[in-house]
Amino acid sequence: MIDIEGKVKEIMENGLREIREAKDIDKLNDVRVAFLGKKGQLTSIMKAMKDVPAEDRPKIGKWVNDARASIENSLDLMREKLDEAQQEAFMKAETIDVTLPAKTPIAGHRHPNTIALEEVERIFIGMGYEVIEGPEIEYDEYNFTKLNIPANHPAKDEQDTFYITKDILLRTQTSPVQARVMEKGHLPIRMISPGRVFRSDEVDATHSPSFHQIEGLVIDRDITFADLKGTLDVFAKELFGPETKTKFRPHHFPFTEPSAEVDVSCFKCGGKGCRFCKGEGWIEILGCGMVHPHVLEMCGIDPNEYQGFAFGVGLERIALLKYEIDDMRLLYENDIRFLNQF
Ligand code: 2U9
Repeated sequence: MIDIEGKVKEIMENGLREIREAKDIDKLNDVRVAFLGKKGQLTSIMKAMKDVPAEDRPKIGKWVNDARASIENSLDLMREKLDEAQQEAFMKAETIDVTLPAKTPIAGHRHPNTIALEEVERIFIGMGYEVIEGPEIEYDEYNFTKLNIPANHPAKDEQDTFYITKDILLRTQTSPVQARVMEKGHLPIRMISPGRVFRSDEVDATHSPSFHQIEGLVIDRDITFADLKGTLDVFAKELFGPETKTKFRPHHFPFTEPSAEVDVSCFKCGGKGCRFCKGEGWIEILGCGMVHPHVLEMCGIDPNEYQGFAFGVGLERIALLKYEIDDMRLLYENDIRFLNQF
């Protein structure tokens, strides 16, 4: 007759030895399957019970159950031990050596466009202006019609842009922001509106399909061209230095009447003429004019009671001039060697 008690004991001892020798959780699971699984060694003994006389079965059942309990207990203890060891290994691997030298963080700084924008904002805030921003996606009506640029006006062609639908487009100027503020009717108005604008221009050293404008608007009683001249003269002196002179040349814009383009005396040569101003002594910086009565009316303001002036300046143009950058594309390439110079 087979020595079942001896066999069970042998299986148990083998199981306990294999558990002691298990190096990791995977191996431990293999041991569990090999001894306690469906086809495991202990389970096979239970299956063989049918061939054992009935009176012997409780005794054999007890040996097998004791062996099973002993293996299970040992598996649990070993699992705990291996878990702890694994946790400890993780902790060791993640230990921070505080004596190592720290990584030097790379400090970012403002983009030249931002530096120029904040300078312009500082000047106008100092003169009592508000800074108001608006949507980059606009209605054709606000971008053109309310600014006295009706359908089929040639200026619409010049500022040809990216249409989203027949009536909705990427704004070509920030003037729609001012039109919206005028419509609200809280007068007087003293505001600048900086922001991104879009035109379907080819990229070159002075053009980009997306650039930034800063437009200004003042609406009040008794505003004259003298207020416009005085304001922009202060602006130019603040931006380019106290010796700067301004020159207003007649021009035409659909939204202002009369209109002018403004030159500043070259801040490099003081107006004598140099390479920077191409021998002219003057550098063009912005456009301006008295708000056209049609624009006032279309935005709900009575031109007999209120007048105003407006101006527009390209932010990139200011940045290129002020920091003597000769190619606008440098402002968009984000080359750290270029940006680090500011
Ligand atoms: C309202 C009425 C009038 C804004 C103005 C200019 C003249 C101008 C250009 C400068 C360089 C555009 O970025 S640029 O190409 N702008 O010359 N802009 S007057 O006139 C307004 C604005 C809003 C309600």
